[in-house]
Amino acid sequence: MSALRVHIDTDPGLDDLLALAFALASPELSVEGITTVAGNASIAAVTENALRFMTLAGAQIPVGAGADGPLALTRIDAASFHGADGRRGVPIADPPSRTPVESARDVLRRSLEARRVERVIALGPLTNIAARVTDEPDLFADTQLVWMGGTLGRGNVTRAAEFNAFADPRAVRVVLESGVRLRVVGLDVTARVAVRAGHLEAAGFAATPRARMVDGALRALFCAERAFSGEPAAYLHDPCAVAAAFAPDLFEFAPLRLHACDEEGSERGRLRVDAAARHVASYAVAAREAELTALFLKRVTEWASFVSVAS
Ligand SMILES: [Ca+2]
Repeated sequence: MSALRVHIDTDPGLDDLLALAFALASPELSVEGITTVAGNASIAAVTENALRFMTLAGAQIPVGAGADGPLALTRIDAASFHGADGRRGVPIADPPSRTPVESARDVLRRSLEARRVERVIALGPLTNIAARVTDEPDLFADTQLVWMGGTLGRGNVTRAAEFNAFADPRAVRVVLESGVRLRVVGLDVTARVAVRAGHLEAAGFAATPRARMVDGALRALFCAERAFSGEPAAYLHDPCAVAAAFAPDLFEFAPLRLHACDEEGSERGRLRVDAAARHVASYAVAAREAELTALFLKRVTEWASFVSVAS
């Protein structure tokens, strides 16, 4: 079985870092390119985190820096949750030396055109993707977009909106209206897939730089979530989208026509089912939660046990 070629667009972000580790740890995937987008933190912070991660992973994957804010509406970030540095000080690796990086536009285009990726996994606001879809829609003809974002239930920024959808709802609307093949893994399922303290004790991470990052990110998420909702748990929002790319059987999807509210106000970023929408998205409505957590932990534990070159 040949590995599925994927591109990852991301705003690391603690759960993004865990999703990157999960992707690189999964032999079913071949990560051909990575692009960053402002979301959890500034574009400078999330790009540095992506580069630090690549150093830690010892991976030679092109990284492109993307949008520093949404296509429309006011800018937000998640510094109160992920920290201004996007990782609550979790040690990853020495500051990257390979700056300046390429543009997200070039790296994403190369992934789609020359590397012919079969999935684009989007883990943040859809700003970079929407820009490419608008300028070069044919680029996406042979790929499926798998996006962690949105909710049809309760939001985590407002009552109605999930963070990635709220951060750039215009981009969500552009993507929904573009006809790109789309799989959405939203809060409806990701808010039920978590690592808890008991898992962490059982995992028994080795004393390696990679393990320090994985363990540190999980514990930082415990702290952030405890302050946010009172519950010490690390929700695997972004890792779920990675799993949905290569193990869709762990989810149940429904074909839905969706609309995103792209105006300021209480409805900003809200997804709703809209029979008038032109295109159908594949929307995750259920997941095998315990199996997802177990798969994630198994993979990242193995990945973390390697003593990498960088520290
Ligand atoms: Ca993210």
